[in-house]
Amino acid sequence: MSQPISGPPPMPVTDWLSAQWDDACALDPRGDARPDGGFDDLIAAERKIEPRDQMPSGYRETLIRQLGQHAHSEVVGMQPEAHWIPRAPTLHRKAVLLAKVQDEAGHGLYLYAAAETLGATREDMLAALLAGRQGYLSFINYPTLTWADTAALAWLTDGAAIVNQVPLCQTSYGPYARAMLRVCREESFHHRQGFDSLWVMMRGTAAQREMAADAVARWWYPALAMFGPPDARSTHSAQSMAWRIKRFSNDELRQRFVDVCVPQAELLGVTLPDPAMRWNAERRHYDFTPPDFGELTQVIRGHGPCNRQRLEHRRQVHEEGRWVREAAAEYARKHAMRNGGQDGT
Ligand code: BYC
Repeated sequence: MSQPISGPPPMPVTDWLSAQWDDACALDPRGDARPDGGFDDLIAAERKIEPRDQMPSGYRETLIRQLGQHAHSEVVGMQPEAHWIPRAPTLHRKAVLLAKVQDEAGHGLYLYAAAETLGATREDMLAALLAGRQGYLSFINYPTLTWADTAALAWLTDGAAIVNQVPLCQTSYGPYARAMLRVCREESFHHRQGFDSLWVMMRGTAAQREMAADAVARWWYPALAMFGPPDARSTHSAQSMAWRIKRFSNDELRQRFVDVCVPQAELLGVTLPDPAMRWNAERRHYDFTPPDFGELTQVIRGHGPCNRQRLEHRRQVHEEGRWVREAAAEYARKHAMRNGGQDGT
């Protein structure tokens, strides 16, 4: 007789996040007809801007900047967890972590491809990353010290990514919004496996509980900082919101993330490292201590604990992969010549 499947109970999510997701997945209720006007009319009518539409150069540049940073975050973001793949405690955990890290490579690919529809080239974006002209999210510059870090990182930073990215499924640029739908489905598996791994550790030995609690305490503030500087100091938010690239401000999303996390932490039995955190009945949100934005600025400027190591590793693997890129380009060239000969083109 089959055994009942046991495991952690479902994670509480807020109605807000579910509503955002339902809206993003809903078929376009306005049908196929698009307004006749130009860019501003499409934005006002909540229609997607597509690659062949006219768009202000600032809109294009903002998207290339954000898509580049987003894609690099996925690709460089493979490093903190990849370290633990050969060190996973069981075959099951190893397979799950391997799948998650491979998904991140795929997310990078969708996002580079979305940026390419705006005229950017992958070569230029990667060159900008390696030269330090384009960045990636700050949390990736923190170390994963123990196995529990893979769980805390997934629960917290993938959780933060979901809160940020579900609204991005409704961003105004069509290829970005469509890429995000798929990314979010996969992120929810990443988040869930982190929760599951923490759940098991929190119900294990005292040493496992201590390791899990320590990892959660170290990842809490890097996760909160993922949402960027406070609204008053965010350089791009106002324009990005007017163009409906961003749908919510940095502080709004940070607050939503805290509201999503607290009931999940209670279920797990972990303590979030913020003594000031409490429910505010008037605001109907949790009060919390914001991250240290001075530290965020330092990490963005390249002075985080692992910035140098992450970029150095990226440069090394980029160099090691050179022969693959050259072989693929040569194959494509020969293939095009052969086809060109056959078609007479
Ligand atoms: N870290 O005006 P602001 C993942 C920069 S990967 C570093 O508010 P904006 C995962 C910002 O770029 C998913 N830099 O900017 C992977 C800007 O600099 P520049 C990653 C930051 O663009 C593996 C400046 O500060 N998700 O989840 O309106 C394992 C001023 O900021 C950060 C995304 O990338 C930061 N935390 O808003 C596990 C989401 N914050 O360009 C998990 C897509 C700000 O002027 N990106 N900066 O030099 C976004 O949603 C937005 O770009 C941000 C910033 C909310 C991050």
